[in-house]
Amino acid sequence: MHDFKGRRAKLIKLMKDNSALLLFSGVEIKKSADGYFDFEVNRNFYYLTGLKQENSILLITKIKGVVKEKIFTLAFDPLQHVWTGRRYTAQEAKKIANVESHDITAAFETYFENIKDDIKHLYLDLEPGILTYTGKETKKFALMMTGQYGYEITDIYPEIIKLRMVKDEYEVKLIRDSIHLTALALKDAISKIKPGMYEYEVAAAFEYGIKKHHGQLGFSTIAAGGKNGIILHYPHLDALLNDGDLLLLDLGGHNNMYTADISRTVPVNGTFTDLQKKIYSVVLACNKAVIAKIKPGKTLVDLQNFTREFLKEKLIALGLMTADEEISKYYYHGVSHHLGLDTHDPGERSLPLVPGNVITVEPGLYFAKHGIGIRVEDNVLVTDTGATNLSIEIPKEIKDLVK
Ligand SMILES: [Mn+2]
Repeated sequence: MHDFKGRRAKLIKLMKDNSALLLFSGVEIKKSADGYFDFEVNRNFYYLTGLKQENSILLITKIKGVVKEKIFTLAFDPLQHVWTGRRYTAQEAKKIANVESHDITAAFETYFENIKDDIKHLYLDLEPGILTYTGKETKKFALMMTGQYGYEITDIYPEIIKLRMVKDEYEVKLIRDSIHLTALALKDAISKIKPGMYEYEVAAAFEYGIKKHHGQLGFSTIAAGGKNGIILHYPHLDALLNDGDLLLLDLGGHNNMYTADISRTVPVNGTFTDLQKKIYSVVLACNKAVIAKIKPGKTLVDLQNFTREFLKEKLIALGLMTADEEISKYYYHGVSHHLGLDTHDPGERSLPLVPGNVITVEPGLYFAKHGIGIRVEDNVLVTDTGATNLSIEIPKEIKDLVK
């Protein structure tokens, strides 16, 4: 189980006396006409409450040494109910978040009005783009609070991120589950690949595999055939898969909020050409070498430098490039990022890794002139002594990718 209360306790320890901490789940964002995008909860709010509903608020107060935790969620509305379905009851919200006290969002302002004079410091998540229960940018809300009440504002975002960077056992289990779900769906999708298919058909096969298990996509699926593989966040997926091309897949799903993020590159007709095989072998060897390097104390910057050196050396040895600085032409992204509630989970790249960090390892090589884009991405848990590859079940050896 998630320990939402335990996570909040770590923040409460940091709070000064006579202070309040306010976090918001966010609001629904309009798409067009009367349509809204699917609601995406602020992941920091979710991390501390487990609640996934719009217009919710977490208020923690520490006044004269007394700590109170209170959740506000939208009230039951019979008209809304028959249009868009159920919301949390007060009991449910309290149980999920493990708090004693609940009220409806509409009662927040009156409640706050009664305690406002006891508060000197206010803690807010000031990450750009985070919206309050009224849809106002939190940064503007902070200015308003300072102007109105003279509060001293502290950005609590960095402290929440420090917690999120270190996954507990349950979070690691959820990531493992998501990787397994992604593995099943990916296996199905790969088995269908053949010349004459469209990129979107392969993506659809993967997405069906995720959704039939009541899952969701962690991010927009990338299925990039041939030369499209050199475009890192290729969004179109409308090209035909040609005989002799590679298909680069970068995808991930979940049914528990913690996403997988996997890349595999496979030959469309089931056979690698010699050049494709050469380059693929370099990327695969690099992926394994980086995983072998990972241990507490290393930073993501270290891993990136190692990757550049590794790829540079191998490409020069193969005669695929001559001068050192050319590597930026063939490898132009980071090798790792943190992974968790967000695909690109927040984390400081220069911080030493510690046990419990979950990161991606995703070297790639991109040769526009040969129409070759290759990336091999695994998801790795940092342990006391090294790293565990959580996505080991997803084939990446050449012999497992040819038909
Ligand atoms: Mn990634």
